[in-house]
Amino acid sequence: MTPLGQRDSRWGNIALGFSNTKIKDFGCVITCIAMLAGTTPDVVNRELKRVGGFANGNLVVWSKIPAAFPQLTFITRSKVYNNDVVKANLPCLVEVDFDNSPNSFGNHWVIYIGNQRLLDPWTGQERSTSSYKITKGYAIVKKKELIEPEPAEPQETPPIPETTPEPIPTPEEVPTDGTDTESVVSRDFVDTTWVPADSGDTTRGMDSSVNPFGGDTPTTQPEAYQEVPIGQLPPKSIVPLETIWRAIINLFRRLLRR
Ligand SMILES: [Ca+2]
Repeated sequence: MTPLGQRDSRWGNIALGFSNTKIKDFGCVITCIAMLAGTTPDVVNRELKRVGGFANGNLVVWSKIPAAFPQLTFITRSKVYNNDVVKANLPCLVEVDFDNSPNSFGNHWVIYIGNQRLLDPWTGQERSTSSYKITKGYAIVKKKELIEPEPAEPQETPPIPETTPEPIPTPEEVPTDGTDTESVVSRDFVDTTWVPADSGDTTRGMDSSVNPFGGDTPTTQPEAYQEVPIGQLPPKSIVPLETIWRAIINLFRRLLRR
């Protein structure tokens, strides 16, 4: 909160409310409101006039404050000081005796801010609460707290469908009596009966049932598949160099003849 002084030249000589009195002389309340609202006394003066916030010319109507400043809420005004209530509602407007004399009139308003400190619109400064010995009452004008967003409605857990899940399709079962395995393993692979093919039958190709060697299983592999020891590779067929030269010479001779 920024301390403000009612006697500031920027607004001190402005008429308070609808009266002939000046803000500098009687504008302690609107200066306190200005500090709470974060504005200046001339704005408070103008806004309270706009909403009918003055009675008898220059008396602030507490209940009209929120109409002028929606960020403020008027709670109560007591003409008896209660320190516990004030401490529980800081910053709080406190009504004090201006000249510290109970025998003379002179009410004044300040803002208690805690730690025995107050903001005095008369001086425009922060001071000790002991600056004014006599307290006469208080007014609670609260700054509205930042409205917290409404807690979101708890999301209802989506109901679990009671329908039975679709059964996982299983491979089509083949009725069996427990001994028949034909549907699983082809009989061709389980039949251990060796069926010798007719001699000369070639239509079955390399059917394993046919012995391609006609009963005489060779003991040695064909030569082409024989392994050759490393280092003894068969010599490659090389065209003799002499033959190449002769061919070249013959070619030149033919060309020269033309
Ligand atoms: Ca007095």
